[in-house]
Amino acid sequence: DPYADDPVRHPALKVNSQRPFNAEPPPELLTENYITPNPIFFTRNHLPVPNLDPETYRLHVVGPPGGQSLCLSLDDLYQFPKHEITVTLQCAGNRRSEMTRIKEVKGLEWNTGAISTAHWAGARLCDVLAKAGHQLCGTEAHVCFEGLDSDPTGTAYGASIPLARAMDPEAEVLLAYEMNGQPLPRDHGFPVRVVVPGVVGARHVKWLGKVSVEPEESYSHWQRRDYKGFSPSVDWDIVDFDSAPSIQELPVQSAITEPKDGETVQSGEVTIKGYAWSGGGRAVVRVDVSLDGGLTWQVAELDGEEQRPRKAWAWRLWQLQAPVPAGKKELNIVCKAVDDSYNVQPDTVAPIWNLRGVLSNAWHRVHVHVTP
Ligand code: MTE
Ligand code: MO
Repeated sequence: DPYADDPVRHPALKVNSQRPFNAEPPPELLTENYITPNPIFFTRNHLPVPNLDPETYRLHVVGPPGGQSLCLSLDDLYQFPKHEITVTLQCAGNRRSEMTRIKEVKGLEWNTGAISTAHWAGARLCDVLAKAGHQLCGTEAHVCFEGLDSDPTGTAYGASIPLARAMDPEAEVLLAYEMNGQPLPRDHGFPVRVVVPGVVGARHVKWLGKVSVEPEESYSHWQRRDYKGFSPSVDWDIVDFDSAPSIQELPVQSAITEPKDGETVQSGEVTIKGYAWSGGGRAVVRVDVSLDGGLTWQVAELDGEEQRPRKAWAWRLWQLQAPVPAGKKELNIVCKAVDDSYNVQPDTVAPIWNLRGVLSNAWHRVHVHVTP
């Protein structure tokens, strides 16, 4: 059993698949803290978790022609300036279960918890690439990452990001070795993972083994044959993965974490809580909440850390305390967020349904009963 050596996990996690391990925190725990505690940070593994020895761990950075390839130990990585940022990581499949209700999709049944926030520390990728002699070139190029996790044929997890993002100090792409002040937990990439602020989780390669700069995107299955969006009209018989760009920056997202769908709330006043986030460093500027399915709206209070313009890498938590309209037996609670480009979420999921169930960011809805 290649999974026999996987780490022990927190019992509160809701497991979507045991081997490989995929699990999300329950919604009410997810927004209990602005920074998600490591043991309940959502986990998305495609393969068994490698057990790496920090003493013998090496990161291979392929240099350009005429440059210098690097073979870095953990101590070598610690020599680069230590950079720290709070970043929200979201899987492209977050909220996929809502797409499944429209029509079957291929993928794990994530609810609203395939998203979490941590304070990461590590070396900046641009510093490491510069040390190897890489520069921004005029032509298109991509930084390809390879994990040290692999399938029975020896194929490793891989992904890539454009070189321009990797080389931009303002994009703050990290080779992270700390998560919330601790060495990375094994499930989250020990000893080193990539953190690409504002970009889909799939590019944050864990158990990082190799970095290279290539003229083309990574040839990995997860770069080329997965993590792409399509029209609702496209099915598995006609899908052409080469026709769509790989997902990088994610669209604006929000969800209600309290109360839960189907719950019974007290009459009088109701407290509604949730999260909101957008990709590409776009800040959430507003969250609107409705108690009547979207007929009327109230503006929620944004909590959590104020985000920098163009570098809003982390989510905002939000809440609204609202009187329950007298005589109501049930509430259809809805939330939607707006980012600083005035991007909004689509109101329903059917028009954004896609065969892989990615990019599910329609208005989030929960239906609750009110005690008389
Ligand atoms: N890196 C490796 N090496 N192997 C993986 O399976 N999964 C990716 C990414 N990096 C993955 C990986 C996906 S799809 C996501 S959403 C994030 O890791 C999840 O990171 P987390 O498990 O720390 O939450
Ligand atoms: Mo993912």
